[in-house]
Amino acid sequence: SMQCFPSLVLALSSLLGALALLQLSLYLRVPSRYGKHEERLCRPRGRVPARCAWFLQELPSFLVPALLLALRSPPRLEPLGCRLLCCLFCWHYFYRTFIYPFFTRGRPFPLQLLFFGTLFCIYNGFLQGYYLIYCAEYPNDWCTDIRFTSGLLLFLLGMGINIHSDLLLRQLRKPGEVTYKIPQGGLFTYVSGANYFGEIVEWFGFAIATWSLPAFAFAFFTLCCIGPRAYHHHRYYLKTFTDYPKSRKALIPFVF
Ligand code: NDX
Repeated sequence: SMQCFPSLVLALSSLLGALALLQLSLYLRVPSRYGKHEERLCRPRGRVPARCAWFLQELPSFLVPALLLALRSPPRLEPLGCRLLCCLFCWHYFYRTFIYPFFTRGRPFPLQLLFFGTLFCIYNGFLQGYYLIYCAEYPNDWCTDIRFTSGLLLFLLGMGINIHSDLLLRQLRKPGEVTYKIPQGGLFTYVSGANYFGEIVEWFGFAIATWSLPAFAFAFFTLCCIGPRAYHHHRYYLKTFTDYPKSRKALIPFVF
């Protein structure tokens, strides 16, 4: 049966960190090509409806840790912290897999990115789940530790911002519409990438709550993946809408 190999966790986390840096170097100059940054000439053949794409792509990040948690024998009952944290991760991806895709009004998603996105979600789902279920050790009172409580708070806050902001984006379109408008309300009052800001806060909260290398590597990856994207969204809006609110920042309210 499976057991914890600390060197495997170290290797997978380091590779995740390296992928993060690769993304940063790739996507600081040019955005990743989906959504509003997709090249117009792209053949429709290589695209998948947004609903299917997000469902398929994010599913492994829910399924892999959920299965690891359910199938571990003997079941891991102590400490509570591990299961709670694993459930938080699964909870986010339950939302992202089973709820988000069914409401999205996004444009069709490039097949190639769907492929890499799926690989990524398998990889990260395994790393986070495997670490929490086979490796992590917490004292029995971890649930009252300031790292756990403050991290959990940030996680919930970030998740709330992320879900609310994605809802505001969705309401900009009628079903079937694919045009872009100026997002209004919520944290969009302050930043162009309100949903990304929420997601980043969420995963840094998760990292603090788990206090683990894999989770910090994933938070860093998220920052490097959608941080630049927020910046490119911001530039897109400034270029497209002459009446775009001047005081709005790209990602971090009042700062950047
Ligand atoms: N999926 C994370 N890298 C990604 C898919 C792409 O969950 O090869 C990372 C995730 C993957 C990426 C994933 C990993 C890295 C990949 C990348 C592709 C290439 C890259 C694999 C897995 C890669 C290397 C080289 C390292 C291997 O038509 P539309 O779609 O634009 O419509 C949009 C709409 N909208 C508007 N509607 C009207 N008016 C406007 N002004 C609008 N602006 C937007 O709203 C969408 O329907 C919707 C949201 O759009 P947008 O662009 O704001 O968000 P989006 O990027 O689509 O993300 C959706 C949500 C969001 O909450 C975000 O926080 C979360 O997913 N997310 C996204 C990406 C990654 C991630 C979270 C994470 O890292 N945690």
